[in-house]
Amino acid sequence: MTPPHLHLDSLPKALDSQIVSATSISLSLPQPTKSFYRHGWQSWSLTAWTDPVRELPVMKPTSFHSRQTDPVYARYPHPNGSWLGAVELADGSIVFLGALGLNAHVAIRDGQLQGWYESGSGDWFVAHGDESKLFERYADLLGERFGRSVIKEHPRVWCSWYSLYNAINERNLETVLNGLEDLPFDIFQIDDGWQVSTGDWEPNEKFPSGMDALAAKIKATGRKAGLWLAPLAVSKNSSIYKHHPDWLLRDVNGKLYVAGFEWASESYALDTTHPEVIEWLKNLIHKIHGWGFDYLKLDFLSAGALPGKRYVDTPRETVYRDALKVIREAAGEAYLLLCGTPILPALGMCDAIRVGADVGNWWDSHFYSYLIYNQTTPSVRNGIRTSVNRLWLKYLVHVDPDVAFFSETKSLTPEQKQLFLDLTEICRFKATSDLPETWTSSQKNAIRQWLESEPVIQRTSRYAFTVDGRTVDFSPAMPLPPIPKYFDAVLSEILGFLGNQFWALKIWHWLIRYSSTNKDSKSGGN
Ligand code: 9PG
Repeated sequence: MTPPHLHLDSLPKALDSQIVSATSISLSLPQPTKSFYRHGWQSWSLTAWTDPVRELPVMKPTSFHSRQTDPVYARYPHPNGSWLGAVELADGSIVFLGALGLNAHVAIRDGQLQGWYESGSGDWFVAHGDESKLFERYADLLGERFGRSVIKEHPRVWCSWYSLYNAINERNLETVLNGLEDLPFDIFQIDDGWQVSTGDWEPNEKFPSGMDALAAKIKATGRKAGLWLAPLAVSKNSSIYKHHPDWLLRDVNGKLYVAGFEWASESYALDTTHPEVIEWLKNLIHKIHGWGFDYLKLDFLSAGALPGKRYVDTPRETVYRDALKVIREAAGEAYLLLCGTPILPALGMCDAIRVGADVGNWWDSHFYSYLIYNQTTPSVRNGIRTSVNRLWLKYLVHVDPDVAFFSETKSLTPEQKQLFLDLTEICRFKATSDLPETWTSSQKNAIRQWLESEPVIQRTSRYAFTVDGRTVDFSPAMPLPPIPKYFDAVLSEILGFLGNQFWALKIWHWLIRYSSTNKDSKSGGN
């Protein structure tokens, strides 16, 4: 019988490891400890080596927790992470504790590394030794249990999000498509902005010819057509919200669970234990695939694994993995990139996972990263930090670090741009959103070279690599901002409070929209 709790008083010997089964487990740690590897729940959630004693400030605004991290542990007062954790000891060796099943969490507390399954019990990989070897071994074990999916070619993608954002339409996408000329992009991926609403996955008025027509145009250029959708999220203005409230996840009190915000209006999550929802999901993926899209970027997926009350009472990550199984089957041979996804349940169910926060055309944001202390917010630095700390996943699945920027910009130095380019070489997942009209001919050449290159990569330490013999060091992206103090701490509280107010979010969204429309009209865009 599996013991409910297992305590290990002494560490496994160096380079030794064991697999044990328990509902919860604790391991006494030799002191002092240097750092703690916290693994974020979903694509965007912070993954980094951090202080092993003091937990980071609670991310602000709290209203976004369900969108950005595991809301169950967002206020946990000790350093913690999803499924796995590791502690670096004074001699540089690490102690590793990793769940080999779903619905598990790890924390460091009272001088112990602790792990627990939220429901039932499961296996744990417990080990002590060399960092890179143990992460590799853990990945191997996950591969045996969840499956590996690194069979297909790595895609080279043009994605509409990070230049056009929501301002996409038939015309400007066709302009980009033509502008790509013979550059070796395999995928032309249309991002958010084409749909009637989150939940109503039909083309809106900006796509009068229909998505199938656009897919055909893309394919005529020899590329695969890619489409973004958030199949497990539902916005308030969708017909699902209106006609099928019984399809939505509820909290323990039976109230609708707010899973996020769309332009400052609540969005909800589908309950995929409901048989009608599964039918709808299957039909949706068939429909999109039938339009001619062979590359699907599925987003905001953590909505499928949030805590709450479902039609059938099943552990939340198990429910989510079952939904992915349905999607995987319905999508046939299409390439599946999962985004905003809880990591472990996605293994073996997709071709690629976004492994870091969104990038933006800037290195870091004082406002987002420091003042509201939220490292899931968009910036190149937040993207690099989490992606580099998740590179051990690359033997199991393609890892997408998000898009690279080429166009001239004042907000990224050439070194910062290069660092991100090097990351895409290491991941071998190359994407950009840059508009071809902004490229000079030398930039175009650089892009061609980048798309065609396959440099030899070697990892020399936690953050250092060689790329065709050239040293690349990601250390500058790693430090976390200091914790706001004094006046900044007060300001941080005020901003956190405002971030939870609907009216303030509305003004914020309006300001962002206004400033980007202004930028567009100045640059002659749409
Ligand atoms: C489209 C975008 C792009 C992008 C995705 C995702 O509220 N949030 O916390 C939040 C996080 C990420 C995000 C959007 C909102 O970006 O990562 O590539 O597809 O959606 O809306």
